[in-house]
Amino acid sequence: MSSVRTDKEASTTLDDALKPTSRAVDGDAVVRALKPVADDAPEAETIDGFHLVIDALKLNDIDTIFGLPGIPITDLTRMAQAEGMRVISFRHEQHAGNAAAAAGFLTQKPGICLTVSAPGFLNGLTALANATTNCFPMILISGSSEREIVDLQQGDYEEMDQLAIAKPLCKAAFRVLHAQDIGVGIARAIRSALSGRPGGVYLDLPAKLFAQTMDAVKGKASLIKVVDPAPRQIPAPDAVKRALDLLKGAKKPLILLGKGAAYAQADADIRALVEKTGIPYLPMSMAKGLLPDTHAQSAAAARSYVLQEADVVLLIGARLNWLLSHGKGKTWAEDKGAKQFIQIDIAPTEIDSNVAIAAPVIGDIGSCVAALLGGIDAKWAKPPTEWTGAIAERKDKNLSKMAVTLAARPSPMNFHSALSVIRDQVKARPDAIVVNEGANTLDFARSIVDMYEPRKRLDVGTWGIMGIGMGFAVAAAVVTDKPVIAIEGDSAFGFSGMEVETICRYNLPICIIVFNNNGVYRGTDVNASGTADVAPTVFVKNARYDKLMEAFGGVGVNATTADELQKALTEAVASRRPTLINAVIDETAGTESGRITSLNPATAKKK
Ligand code: ADP
Ligand code: TZD
Repeated sequence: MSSVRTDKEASTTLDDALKPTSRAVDGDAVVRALKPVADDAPEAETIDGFHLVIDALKLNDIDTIFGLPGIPITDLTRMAQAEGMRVISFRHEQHAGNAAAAAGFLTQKPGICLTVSAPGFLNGLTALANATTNCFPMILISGSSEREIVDLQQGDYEEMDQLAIAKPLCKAAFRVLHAQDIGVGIARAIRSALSGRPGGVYLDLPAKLFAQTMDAVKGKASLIKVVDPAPRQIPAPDAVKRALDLLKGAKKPLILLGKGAAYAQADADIRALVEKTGIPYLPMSMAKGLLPDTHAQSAAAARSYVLQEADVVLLIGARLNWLLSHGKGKTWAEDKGAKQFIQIDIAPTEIDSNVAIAAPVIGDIGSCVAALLGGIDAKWAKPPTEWTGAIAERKDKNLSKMAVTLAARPSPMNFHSALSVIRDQVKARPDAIVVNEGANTLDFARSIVDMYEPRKRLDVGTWGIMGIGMGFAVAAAVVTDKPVIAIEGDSAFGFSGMEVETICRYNLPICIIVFNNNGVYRGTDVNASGTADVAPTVFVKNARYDKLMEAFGGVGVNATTADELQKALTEAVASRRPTLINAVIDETAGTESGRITSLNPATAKKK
């Protein structure tokens, strides 16, 4: 295998007669010249495909690549690093892709994931599709094999028609065949990822492209700095008026904030809209912290009640998908009469996707919220106190009940006692970023761990996908330099666990807490057949995930009590050292599929 790689890499890297130099043309750092080694040859200032790609990204303020090297992109990673880009190299492409997606969500710049052909590309594809589903901007750039051979299916190394495969799974897909088109290709990828509803874009760069050279000055001129990549979309005044009229007439209004609202970075206006209208609000999981979860108007602790009772619901960057029971049924007390919805979204086709939307407001969230705010003056009547009072009463009752549960210190720990420790740590360090996946670990953490600042919570998102953990954690640490607390079910952690090496290699301030209850959902299932195999959801008992972190030089802690967990977590956040805490959780704790038990065919049939 290694000889194949060597031969192939040799044939796909730069011509032996050419050696890269870092010499800038006319003092301009954007263009690197390549000059022939032969002394008597005339000095032709040329630039190759590698450097055109790097320069095009840098020109657009993209300074980080998440990827995994190999044919034909190894040199691209080396050269990008040499040219001052941060190159974060992963152990599996899916996690590099997840990192790119999370970076896109956090920064409003497309995260870049770089993969090798066919298998590497396929490994990155899940992340690309997930990014598109979540409306996160990212670009999967993959090297690919030779078009002529791929198209005739003549059996090239890692042969695959990647463009065709990527197309249905992302927002847009492009291939660049000529060095002079690299600037356009990257500009189109950036614009596609960021404009309108953000999403994943695939950019196919065949191996041959990288070694192509062109005149350096023309090369530089071919690059495009994308102007206004996510143009504001101003809502129509009549749409704003319709929405305000509906909101004004509401007796039991509710605002629902989704991760689109978090992505939009319109934090001050969103807060002003909530506070000036006095309307209670519910954050979807990744919108937590847009206003602090402890805010008086948060209705999170009375969620079921407000969803059932509200008469007018203003959705801001949240879709009425399965996470909101499609806007109908018992959750929304449909039998008591339909709700009226106002929906702010940048995608007009989202409107009426599940139920009728009485007042669509189409535009970017910043512009739409500002426009609504413009219609809210001192005379605005806040919601009736019967409504806000009833919510407050339920909230108080539920929060008091929760406080008792959180104060308990059972042995072994359960989800609540372990999460109460994390809840306190996040309160003390509200700038920390929480990454969260699992089933019970996810559901409980979402409701127990309060968030205080926008875009501090990253989780399994729209698909409820396992495996985002370490990729998201790496991205959060790399792009924000803030401490990261990854709250992981033991099954969930396994999907990306090998990236602890990546975390140690880059010495990232990440503390992983594995909620170890010996299995998927819990550790007590039995094999009904009586054979020696354990049940499909059961793992090795009493595993020590902390040792995995120690293997790479990080800090591993086995925590069997809330006190041990608290000490280890506090130290990890303060020291910023890569840490993995194996939190031993009662293996009988946890329910099948967490809170989405009803989606299991067997459970649903029993109903
Ligand atoms: P959640 O899962 O938190 O409910 P969703 O992912 O379902 O959120 O919804 C996010 C919505 O936000 C999508 O419909 C998307 O089109 C929209 N969106 C994303 N960014 C913006 C923006 N800048 N302006 C307006 N809408 C946006
Ligand atoms: N594979 C992928 C990619 N995504 C998924 N969501 C699943 C499988 C199915 N799945 C869930 O929906 S949650 C989960 C799986 C495997 C793991 C739950 O176990 P856990 O968490 O140990 O991570 P808890 O807290 O013990 O429930």
